[in-house]
Amino acid sequence: MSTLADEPIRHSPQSHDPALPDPEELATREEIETLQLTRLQHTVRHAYDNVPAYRALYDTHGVGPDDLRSLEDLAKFPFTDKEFLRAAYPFKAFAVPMEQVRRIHASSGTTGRPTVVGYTQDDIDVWASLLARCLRFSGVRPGDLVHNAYGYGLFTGGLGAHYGVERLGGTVIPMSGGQSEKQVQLIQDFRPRVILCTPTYLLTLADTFREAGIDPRSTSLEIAVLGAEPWTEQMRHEIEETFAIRACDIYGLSEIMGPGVAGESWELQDGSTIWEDHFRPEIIDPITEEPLPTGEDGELVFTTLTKQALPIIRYRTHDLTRLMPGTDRPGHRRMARITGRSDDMIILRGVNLFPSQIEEIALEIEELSPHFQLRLSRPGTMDEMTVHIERRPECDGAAAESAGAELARRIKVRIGTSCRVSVEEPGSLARSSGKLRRIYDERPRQAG
Ligand code: DLL
Repeated sequence: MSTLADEPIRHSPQSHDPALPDPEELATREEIETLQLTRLQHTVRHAYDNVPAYRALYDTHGVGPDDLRSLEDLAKFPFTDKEFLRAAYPFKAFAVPMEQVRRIHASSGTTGRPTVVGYTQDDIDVWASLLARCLRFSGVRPGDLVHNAYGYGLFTGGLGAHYGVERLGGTVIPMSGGQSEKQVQLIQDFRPRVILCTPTYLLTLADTFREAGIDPRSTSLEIAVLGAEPWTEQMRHEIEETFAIRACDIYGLSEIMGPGVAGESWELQDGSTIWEDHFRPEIIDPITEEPLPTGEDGELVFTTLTKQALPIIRYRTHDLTRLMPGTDRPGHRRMARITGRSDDMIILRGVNLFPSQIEEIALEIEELSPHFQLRLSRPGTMDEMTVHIERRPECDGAAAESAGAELARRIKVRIGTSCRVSVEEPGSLARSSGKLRRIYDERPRQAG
């Protein structure tokens, strides 16, 4: 079995000073595309030679590594998805012998088997250097104290971010998620400059600070690097105001690596830059599966360019967004905020909607808080949606009721569907300790 580890290219620039941008980060678009083609050819060959499932898939489609002569040729290759990885459970998608696999993570998968991902030492090094790149890009500096409240364990968030902080030369506090009172105490005592967690968990912490009689704006925190779930510009504003901090996005998914596939500039805050020296993104029409040009909305598809243990080719993420040209790092394109996942799309009496649209509208209304849930039911023959949303503590009963009516009105006008809005008491809805569940589908299952 040949492995990428035998190849002369080592992908992780370990000798590089992590406080400064590395040469690939600063590469031009042309240089990136040249690099992408070489790495892509290498990856497809590696997958074909070492993973029987890829070989079978490509043989069935009549394509092979020799068909990849330009980046456009990638479109000839079939997509992969979660099912492809599940069928390979647990380790059959690995392209290196088990002795070379240093670490395993797995997706939280709510149903069925988890999706298992593996890393060689080189994969872990690349991951750490990309995380360090993201953190630096988002304003974190060597020497910073970083409170890491992403979950540790099989989830990639905690350990992924942890190694990135260390690589950058920061000091990591490996707090993990949950135990909010303890988090608040440690933030007060250790005085970190940076916090890493999901956006909704940071809101949970804001409540815990207030319960402890501490103004969240008075903490030592200056920067939050937030991701692992969809969040809107309105939510960014809410978080920045609540804590008097700067909040940047970080994106990733376990199958492709974990956090750090894309990260956001602290100065520009203009969407996450995808690190295209390691990942080739595409946007496709989720129905026709045709690739769409940069700028059009569709489903994000990724191909890994340097992964050794688990090369992933044309993976359908189900994340809906669009690509935008690079700004601060012109060689690398950016992604717009994720509107949602196609599997989180609610179809309500023929209208498609995402929780992020409700978040955006709700946060425009002063009396309403960012704490909401969507409950779907079918009392008769028609589907109904109720938005349960907490009022702000400072807003009284009558004002809260009319704010609820205003939310229903704006949803009708902007999204085109009627729904009920139930304004709830502050603190009454479930809080996040990581990825927050927004949708509760209580409709009876269709027979057959
Ligand atoms: O959530 C990796 C991660 C950890 C990213 C920490 C950022 C920070 P998974 O559990 O495999 O991995 O979930 C991946 O989460 O396909 C998106 O739907 C969603 N997601 C991740 N980051 C963002 C983000 C991690 N910044 C899935 N914005 C992805 C919106 C995000 N959605």
